Amino acid sequence: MGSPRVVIIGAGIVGTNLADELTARGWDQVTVVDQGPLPLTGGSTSHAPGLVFQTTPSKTMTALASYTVDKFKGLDVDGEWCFNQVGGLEVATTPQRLAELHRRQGWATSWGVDARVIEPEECAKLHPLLDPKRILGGLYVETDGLAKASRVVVALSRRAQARGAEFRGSTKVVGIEHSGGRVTGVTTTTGVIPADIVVSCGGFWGPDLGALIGMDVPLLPLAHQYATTHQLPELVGRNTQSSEAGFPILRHQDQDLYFREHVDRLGIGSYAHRPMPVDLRDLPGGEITSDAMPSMLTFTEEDFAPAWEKSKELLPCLRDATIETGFNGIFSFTPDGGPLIGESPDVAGFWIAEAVWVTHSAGVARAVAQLLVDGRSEVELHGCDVHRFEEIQLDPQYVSETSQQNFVEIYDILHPLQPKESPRDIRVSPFHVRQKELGAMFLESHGWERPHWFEANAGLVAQLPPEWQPKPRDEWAAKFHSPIAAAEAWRTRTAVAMYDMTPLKRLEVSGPGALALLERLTTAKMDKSIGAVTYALALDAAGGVRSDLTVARLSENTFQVGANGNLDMDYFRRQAPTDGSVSVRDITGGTCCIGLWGPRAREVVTALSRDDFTNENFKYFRSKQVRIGGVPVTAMRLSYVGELGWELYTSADNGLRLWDALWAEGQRHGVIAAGRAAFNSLRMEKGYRSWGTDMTTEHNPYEAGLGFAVRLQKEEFLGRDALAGISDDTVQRRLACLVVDDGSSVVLGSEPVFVDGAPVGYVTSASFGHTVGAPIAYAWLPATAVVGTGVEIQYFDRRIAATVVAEPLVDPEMKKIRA
Ligand code: FAD
Ligand code: THG
Repeated sequence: MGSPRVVIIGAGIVGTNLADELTARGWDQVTVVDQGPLPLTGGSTSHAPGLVFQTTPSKTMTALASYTVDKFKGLDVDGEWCFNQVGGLEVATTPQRLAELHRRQGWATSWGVDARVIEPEECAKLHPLLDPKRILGGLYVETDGLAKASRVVVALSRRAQARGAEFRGSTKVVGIEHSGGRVTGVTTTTGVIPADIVVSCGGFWGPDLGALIGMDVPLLPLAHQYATTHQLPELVGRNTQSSEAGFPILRHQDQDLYFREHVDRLGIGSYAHRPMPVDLRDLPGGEITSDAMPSMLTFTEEDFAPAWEKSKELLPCLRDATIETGFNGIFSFTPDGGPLIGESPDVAGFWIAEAVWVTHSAGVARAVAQLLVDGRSEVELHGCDVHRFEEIQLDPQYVSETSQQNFVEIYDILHPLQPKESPRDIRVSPFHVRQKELGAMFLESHGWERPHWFEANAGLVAQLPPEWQPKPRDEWAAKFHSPIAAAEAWRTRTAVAMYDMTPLKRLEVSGPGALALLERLTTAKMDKSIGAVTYALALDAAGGVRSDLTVARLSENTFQVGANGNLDMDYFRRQAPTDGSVSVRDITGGTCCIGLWGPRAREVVTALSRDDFTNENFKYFRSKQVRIGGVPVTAMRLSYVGELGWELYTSADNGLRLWDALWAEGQRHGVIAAGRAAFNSLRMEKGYRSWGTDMTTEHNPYEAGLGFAVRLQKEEFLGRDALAGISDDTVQRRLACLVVDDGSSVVLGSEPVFVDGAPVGYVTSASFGHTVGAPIAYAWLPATAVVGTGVEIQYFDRRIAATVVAEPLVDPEMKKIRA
C-alpha cells in the first residue's frame, strides 16, 4: 500500500505547487494534467507579472503570502531567480490613503510582517521614478517582491518529478469518474487516469471543471489590463536581462494601478477600467500554444487610456513614453475576494483549489497538502473554504455581481462594516417589515439583512443617564455606527429588548444515531434530559476550536444545534454516518428567532403565555415547547448578551405574529427592538467569544478562555487526545480582555498590540462597552500579559493605552442571567 493516487488538474502556479507539497510529504503517485502545453499552459500563470504584496486585512491571507515568499526565495532554475525580493511600496496621494497606509502597516504588524510608513523623499529614494511632490508618503515592506511564476512552475515541476510525480501537457480533462460517492479518476482526451483523489487547480476554468460533477465553484473570470512601455531612458543600464528589476514593486491604489520593471521597460497593471467578465464559452477552442493563450485577450486601448494618464501623473518619466504591448489578462474573482478551497459535498475525494493569486499560491498549496495528508491545515482556512458560502450565494448571477463589485473595490479603502451595495434584500427574516417601520439601519451578512440599530430609538439617547451617554468617536470609528446603539444597550440591560436572531445558523440533528454523533463531535456531555441545552465546542484533531455551539435536546433523538455558519453544516453532514441513522438539516431559513432579553423579559412572556417561565420551572440553559401569544414556540433560556431571557424560535410563517405579540405586550415593559451594534457590545462585556473572529482552529480551548466547555471526563471525542497536558496554566498565549484607559478611544479590530514597545499580539473584536462606559477589546496576547498589564493598541498612526482586565466585565456572578 503506497500513498493514494492523486490527479491534479492544472499545471499553473497552484497545481505545480501542490504537486511539490504532496511529493515533499512522501506522496509519490501524483499526476498533473493540463490541457495546454508545458510549462507555459496558457493559463493565468503563464503571463502573470507576479507582484507579491503580503499585507492584507486577513491574517490567513498574509500567512499564505508570507509562506509563498519564503518558499520561492529558495528556488531557482539553473541559477536564475524565482523570487526577486525588491521590496514593495504602496504610495498615498490623498490624506485618506495615507491614513489607510497606516492602517495597513498595523495589519502587517499584527500578522508578523515588517512594514514601515515612510516620507515622500524616502519613497523617491527607493523608487526614483516617483515624483516626491506628488505623494504624501508610502508603505514599505522590504520582504515583498516579484515572483517569476513562469520559472517557479519549472523549478517545482522538476522537483516534484524527481520525487516521482508525472506531468502531462496537452491533456484535457473532459470528465470526472466516480462511483459510490467517491472519485475514481479523470477522463482525459487521451484516456482515463485512475485516482483516489482529484484536485482541481483549474484557475478560472474552475466552474467548468466543477460542473463535470455538479459542484458549484463560485468564481467569475474577469479580464484585467496589463501594459508594457517602450524602453525608458531612465531605466536603461539599471537592470540586467536576468535581474529584470531593482526598484520596489509599486502600488498606486488611489488610481487602481500597480507597476514593475521589465529590465528597461515598465509594466503597468490597471484595475481602473470597467469590469470585463469573460464567458468561458466565448474563449477560442482549439489547440493551446504559446502564441494562442486562452487567458490573454486583445488589449482594448480605450479602456487603458485613463490609467495611462494617471500613470504619467505619478511617474513623470512616462510623459514622453509610449506603450509597446498590452493585453487583457483573465483571472478569477469571488464574491468576497477569498480563494476557494474544499472537497465536493457529494463526491468524496474531489477537491478544488481555485481563485488563488500567485501571491498566495504556495501557501494555499501547502494548506491543501496538509488537509489531504494530515487532515488539517496549520493556517486557519475558514475564509478560504468554498463551503463558507450559503446556497443563495452560489447562484451565478450573485457570483457575477458580487465578484464584479470586488473587482471595482479591489484597492478601495473599505471600512470593516462596509455593506455590500448590491445585491441586497435577498434574505430577510419575517420581522423585516416591522424592522423597516422602525427605521432599521441594515447591514448585510451571508445574504441576510441584519438591523444594526433602529432610528425609532433615537429619542432614547436624550433620556440616557449621564454614565450611559455615548461619547464622541473619531470619523472612522463613527462610520456605520450610531449613538443610538448606546440607548439600545441601556434598554437591554435595564428593561427588555427584541433581537432578531434569525440569521443564526440552526441545524436539526436527528435520528437514532444523533446522540452518538454529537457526543463524538463535541467537547460536552450530550446525554442529558430532554430540554437540556448545552454549550460545547467542536474541535479538530489537533484540539483547535472549529466552532462553538449550543445543543438543545428537543426529544430523545432530536437536537437543535445553534451554530456559526455553513461550515458547521458542511462539517456535520460529512461527519454523519452513511448508514442513514442521522439526518442533518439546515432549518435556518424555515424558522426564525427572537432573542427577548433584559431584566423584564419574564414579565413580557408570562403575560402572553400559560406556560411557566419562573426560574424554578424554567432554568437557565433549559428549553421548552411553549405557546406565546398563541404561537407555538421553542423557547431556550440563554442569552448571548448576558441578560435574563429567551431565544424564541418558531416556524417562519408564525414569525410576524410572534413579533407583534411580544411588541404589543412589551410596550408596558419598555420594550425596544435592538440591533447588532448593541448586541456585539453587550456580548463582549459578558465575555462571550465570537468564533472566526476571536478564536479559530489556530487556538485551543484553554488559550481561548473556553476550557470550561471541555469535559475531559468524557471518554472519547474528536480532539480530546490533543488536549492532553494542556490546561489554563500551561498555555503560552491567551485571548485577553482589554479596557481602553482614556475611556473613549474606540478601536475596530485587527490592530496590533504592544507591550513595552514591542508588538506581541493583535485585537480580535472591539466595541464601546456601554455598561462599563469605556471601549473594550479582545486581543491575543502572551500569557505573561496578566490582569493589570498595561498595553498599547496601534490605531492608524496613534498608540492607545489600554489595560488587561479580569472578565467578564458584566455580571461575573451570573446573578442577572440566572435570576
Ligand atoms: P492557471 O495558471 O490558470 O492554471 C490553471 C490551469 O488549469 C491552466 O494551465 C489550464 O490550462 C488548466 N486547465 C483548465 N481546465 C482544464 C481541463 N479541463 N483539463 C486540463 N487542464 C485544464 N497574481 C499575483 O499574485 N500577482 C500579480 O501581480 C498578478 N498579476 C496578474 C496580472 C494579470 C494580467 C493576470 C491575468 C493575473 C494576475 N495575477 C497576479 C493572478 C494570477 O496570475 C493568477 O491568480 C494565478 O496565476 C492563478 O494560478 P492557477 O494555477 O490557479 O491558474
Ligand atoms: N445562540 C445559540 N447558538 C449559538 C449562539 C447563540 N451558537 C453559536 C454561538 N452563538 C455560540 N456562542 C455562544 C457563546 C456563549 C454562550 C452561548 C453561545 C453562553 N455561554 C455561557 C457562559 O459562558 O456563561 C455558557 C454557560 C454554560 O456552559 O452553561 O451562553 O447566541 N442558540
